[in-house]
Amino acid sequence: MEHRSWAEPWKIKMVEPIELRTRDEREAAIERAGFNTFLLRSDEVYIDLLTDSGTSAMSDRQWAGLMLGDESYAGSRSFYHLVDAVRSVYGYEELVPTHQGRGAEHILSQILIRPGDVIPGNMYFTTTRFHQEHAGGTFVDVIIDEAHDPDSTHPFKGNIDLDKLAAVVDTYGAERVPYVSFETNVNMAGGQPVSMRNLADVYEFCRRHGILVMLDATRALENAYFIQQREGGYQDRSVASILREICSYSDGATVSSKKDNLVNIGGFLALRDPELAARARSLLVAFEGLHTYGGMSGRDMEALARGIEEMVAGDEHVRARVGQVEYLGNTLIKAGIPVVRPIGGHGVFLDAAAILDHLPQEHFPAQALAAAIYRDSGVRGMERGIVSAGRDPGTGENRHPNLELVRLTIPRRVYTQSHMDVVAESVMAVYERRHRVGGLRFVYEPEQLRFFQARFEELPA
Ligand code: PM9
Repeated sequence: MEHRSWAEPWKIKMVEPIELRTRDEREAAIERAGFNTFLLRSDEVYIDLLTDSGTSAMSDRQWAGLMLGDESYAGSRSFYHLVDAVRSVYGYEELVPTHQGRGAEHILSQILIRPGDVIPGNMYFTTTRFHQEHAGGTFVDVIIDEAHDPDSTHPFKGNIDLDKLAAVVDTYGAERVPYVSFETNVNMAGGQPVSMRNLADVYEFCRRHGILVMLDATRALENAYFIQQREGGYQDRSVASILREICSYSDGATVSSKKDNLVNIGGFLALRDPELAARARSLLVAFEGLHTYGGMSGRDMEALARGIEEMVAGDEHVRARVGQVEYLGNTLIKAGIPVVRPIGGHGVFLDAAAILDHLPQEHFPAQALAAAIYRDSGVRGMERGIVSAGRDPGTGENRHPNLELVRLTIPRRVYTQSHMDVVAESVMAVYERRHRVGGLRFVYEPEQLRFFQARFEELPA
């Protein structure tokens, strides 16, 4: 068939007004927020690209599901609908529902990690690593080198380097490695996928060594789409069947349902082993809620079950979702703005180190760039660099990630192509006068996950 553009497989039924504040109001807001976009009030934001987490627009079918949610404390009908959806779409038998992704990470880390253990993974994620360290483990990054290079166009920058993984197992012994933490469509690398070949190879390696493979399948749908587009032999397969195959190379998964699954709250831990699931459930009742709701209301679970079914109902949903992200990314690339390539699945990642090359990493270029874009246009992005990386718990020193990025994250089914044009114009305007953007320093640095609540002030010029 001749080439046709993607278009969203839906039309808009309800709208929520947004408003652009004046420049003076934006200046006051970002100062009040301590130059941290997390501390802005949403009313102060025009186009909100802070995160794709919990910001999706639900469908009419999901909203209808809210009315049908079964709020029984135990054995809710909506829970069993969710179990069926996870079994048929992801292929895991055992479902442990949680209030969101980090709830699942907490339970998984507590049941599998003993103090002194080592957890290899393909680049850290903030909350995932926090829970691994909180359980007494140490995370070791075994992602391929290309992932740390914003300019590498490797099609699967999320892949695990098997030599690095083997070296970890050699050094510490398989008995100290409870599982490999394998993220699909790696967030901190720029939304970069893992290939099916790599998933299969890692699983086979781990089986030989008696090590479990636990996916972070939060954005596995987007990963499945990239496999369909980029990996030989998958062009004619549905995204749904590719997603099932991805999960087949694992023993379980944690999922933040606030992303791919098209709901505003929710998550789960899914497992194959009933004995492991029983251990998870016994902790669940202490930390999250009963094993048939785990922190979600009946209506949340009903909307989630429907969101899971909907995301794979056809390939057009994910094609349009990633298509919109690529539209923004390609517009910026054409304008010569340094961004992480290839364009990722859930957002466009600006290379703040290259854009603000007059600032050392200690002056927080990505934090400063996110604040400058907000000032320019009311567009809210997020720092993903040295502030997010935090301090090494052993030495107390700042970690220095190679990637110093601002993430412009696209919520699902929320904004139009015109919004993307406005965002691109703002990034270009800030880029034009980039040398006028100064650095920042901490005035308040929280001990854990500091990027959420830290406050900064501008360094004197
Ligand atoms: N991700 C994001 O904006 C929300 C909070 S952190 C800024 O990208 C992965 C790959 C995630 C993720 C959250 C979680 C935690 C786990 N894995 O936020 O607890 O991207 O539902 O999930 C965010 P919850």
